[in-house]
Amino acid sequence: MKLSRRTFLKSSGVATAGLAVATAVPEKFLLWAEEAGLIKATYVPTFCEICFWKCGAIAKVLNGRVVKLDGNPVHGNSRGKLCARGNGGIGLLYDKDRLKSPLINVGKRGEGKYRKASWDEALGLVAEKMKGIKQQHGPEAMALFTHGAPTDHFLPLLSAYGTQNVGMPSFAQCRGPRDVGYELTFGEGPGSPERVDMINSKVIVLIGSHLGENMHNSQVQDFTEGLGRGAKLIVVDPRFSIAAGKAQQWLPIRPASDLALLLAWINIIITEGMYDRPYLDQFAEGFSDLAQAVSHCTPQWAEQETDIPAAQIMETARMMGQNAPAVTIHPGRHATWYGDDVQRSRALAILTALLGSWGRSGGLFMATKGSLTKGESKPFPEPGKEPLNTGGYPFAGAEGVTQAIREATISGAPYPIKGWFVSGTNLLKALPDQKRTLEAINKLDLLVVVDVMPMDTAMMADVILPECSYLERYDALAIGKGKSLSVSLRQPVIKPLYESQPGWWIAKELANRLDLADYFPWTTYEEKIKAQCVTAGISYDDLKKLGSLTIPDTAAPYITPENQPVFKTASGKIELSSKELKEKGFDPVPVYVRHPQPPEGFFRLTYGRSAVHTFSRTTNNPALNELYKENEVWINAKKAQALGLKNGEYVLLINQDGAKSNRIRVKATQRIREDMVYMVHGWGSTPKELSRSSLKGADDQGLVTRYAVDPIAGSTGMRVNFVKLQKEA
Ligand SMILES: Nc1nc2c(c(=O)[nH]1)N[C@H]1C(S)=C(S)[C@@H](COP(=O)(O)OP(=O)(O)OC[C@H]3O[C@@H](n4cnc5c(=O)[nH]c(N)nc54)[C@H](O)[C@@H]3O)O[C@H]1N2
Ligand SMILES: Nc1nc2c(c(=O)[nH]1)N[C@H]1C(S)=C(S)[C@@H](COP(=O)(O)OP(=O)(O)OC[C@H]3O[C@@H](n4cnc5c(=O)[nH]c(N)nc54)[C@H](O)[C@@H]3O)O[C@H]1N2
Ligand code: SF4
Ligand SMILES: [Mo]
Repeated sequence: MKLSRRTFLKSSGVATAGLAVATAVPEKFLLWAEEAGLIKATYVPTFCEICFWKCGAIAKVLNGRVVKLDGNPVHGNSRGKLCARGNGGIGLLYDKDRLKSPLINVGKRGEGKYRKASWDEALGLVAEKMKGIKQQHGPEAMALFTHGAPTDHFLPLLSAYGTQNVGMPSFAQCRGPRDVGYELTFGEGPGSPERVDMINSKVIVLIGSHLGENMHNSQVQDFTEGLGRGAKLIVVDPRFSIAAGKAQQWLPIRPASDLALLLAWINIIITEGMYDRPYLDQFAEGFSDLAQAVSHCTPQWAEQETDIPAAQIMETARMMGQNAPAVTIHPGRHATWYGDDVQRSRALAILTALLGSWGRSGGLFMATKGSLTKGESKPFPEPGKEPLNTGGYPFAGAEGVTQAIREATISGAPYPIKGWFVSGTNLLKALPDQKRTLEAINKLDLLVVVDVMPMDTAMMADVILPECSYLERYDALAIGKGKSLSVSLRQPVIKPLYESQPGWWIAKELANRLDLADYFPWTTYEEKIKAQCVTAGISYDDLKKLGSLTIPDTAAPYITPENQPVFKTASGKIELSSKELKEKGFDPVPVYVRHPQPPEGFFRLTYGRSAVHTFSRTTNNPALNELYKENEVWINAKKAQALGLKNGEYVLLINQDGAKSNRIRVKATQRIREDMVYMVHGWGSTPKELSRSSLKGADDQGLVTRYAVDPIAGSTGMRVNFVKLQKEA
């Protein structure tokens, strides 16, 4: 039978716009209809939120249904390509398990009994409880935990409400100690995206950074491009990572001993005169203190600590010295390893400085000139009580020491914390010592979670507020600081599905109910963004069309006579020996302290990323789950054999405190040292509402009952737990 255009449209309902049609007509059919010339696609630029790299994406929409995502070619973080996770954004959008309407808990906390509620009722309830907490205990008794785009909406809301108790796992569980280490050395952090000029490097050094599994898009593109152009690669990792597979030098270091290796490298660079003397004379201070402090750190000494042969330590130091300054010492990103993480990061920064690589082609390039303002807002009230988010740690950042707020919630000291507002973070997975997180949650008068999926922490909430996915909303403009300044727009590709709503709308509606409407003086978020563009002199129309604009004349990546670096340290110079640390009673030059090694029969528990997943947030994603359905525990093949364990067999992991994991498959491999095991983080979620990932794989966080707090930044080193493997009964 031949279908005319009209009968086709009539019979399929394709011509009618809207949600019912979008879900009713199968995607295969839409694609056929497009090919047959019966319908036409629209293309809408936006940026990705499957991780925090914020890659520009272009969505192809057929009849109200998103059928494909591509990388935006003009966007610096994607350059026309998305990673697998970014492509999987459609999976999130159409995941049938999504949160669809506001939910109010009608059971005990954690029991998972919810009833549907209207937005009016749910928001009214949250506002009423927040008002009650403010009246009884003061606004500081509410804390915000947040990560990613929702922060731009809920941080202003909670600030306007009057609390500055804020915790973001991106600080104390991620890059906090790294940023502090670089700030103490150079006066600023290495940036996000990290300003690594790998594309021009002659030598790239990765210490733990498992690029290729850590799939930050443009960074992996630069890495492979740099290698393609002939850069030599040194990888320090106790596991033969994907990156190690590309390396000239793989250093399978004894876990937790990296600082010994770094101090030995520093010592060799100094004693062999391979440091950049004119650069240091001009820009740095503290050289002689540094030289003296590391003088005992010989390659032979480091060999004892690290298991890396002295000759290899020597050879790799020379590779760096001879190719300086075009050497990228990668600053890493997830730096919360062993509790001395600021000092390890300091060592990375010092090595970078000695090689003259900061501000040099092939090293770390300098920040862009200029910035864009976030737009004016009515000033927020001053807190009546000292915020708890630094946890009392002298160099903790404003992003907050999450676990300090958790501990205050449990103890009620120095003052009570009665309510948590959680957006864009799955605290039960992100924070170490899950039992403490549960204990704190059980003390609360109010737990509100804004999420897109029924994840572990959401399913503990009194009220769950369903945010629509990033493909269905506006968010704050993304200010990109690559070599040039750029600005990108997130705009809805389709209308929100179900009853979900954008974060900006939720925040504004709550503000109205909390008598804080003055802080949200616009009607739509697009109106706010347009005003911001006018102030910044950017064409909103161009931005809407292209998705991303590069601001001209903002690149100043390398040091030249006209482009001199500014170091915002105490001395205004690169601090090889840190005055600020010394003043606060810490070692001005990093000192290596040996960490405990696993007891007999135990393995150190380490963790990392899968290239096709982001933490827990994608585990249930239909597209990505298809690619990797559960994590596995890597164990050295010899050890597996000795334990009588076979590849693919299920085991339980039990840690030093008796915490037991869900079942997890064995991956017996020669690609890992004998003293450790390794797993991908984020698995083993418990909510049954996650139809694909519920109880699939094991949760590393459940085994991280101990953590080592960095005394400088308050961040939590989480690779300090030891586990044994038990066959599943
Ligand atoms: N696909 C994907 N990519 C991601 C993410 C994601 O969820 N998915 N998350 C992003 C985020 S937020 C972050 S912070 C980054 C994290 O990514 P990275 O910053 O690269 O993380 P690390 O913890 O440094 O790297 C884990 C590696 O450290 C090794 N390792 C374990 N113990 C030691 C040790 O004692 N010494 C050394 N030298 N190595 C050790 C492990 O074997 C593993 O290869 O990834 C980012 N990219
Ligand atoms: N043991 C251990 N702990 C770790 C790590 C580890 O490797 N091992 N990694 C650490 C690191 S580096 C980091 S950065 C943190 C990450 O910590 P988190 O950012 O908390 O990571 P996720 O587990 O992905 O939780 C994200 C939550 O946000 C929700 N979400 C996703 N998109 C949206 C959205 O658009 N809107 C809203 N409202 N919600 C959304 C997801 O459904 C999920 O519930 O964890 C840290 N903790
Ligand atoms: S790196 Fe991948 S997941 Fe992250 S923003 Fe880019 S495309 Fe999305
Ligand atoms: Mo992170």
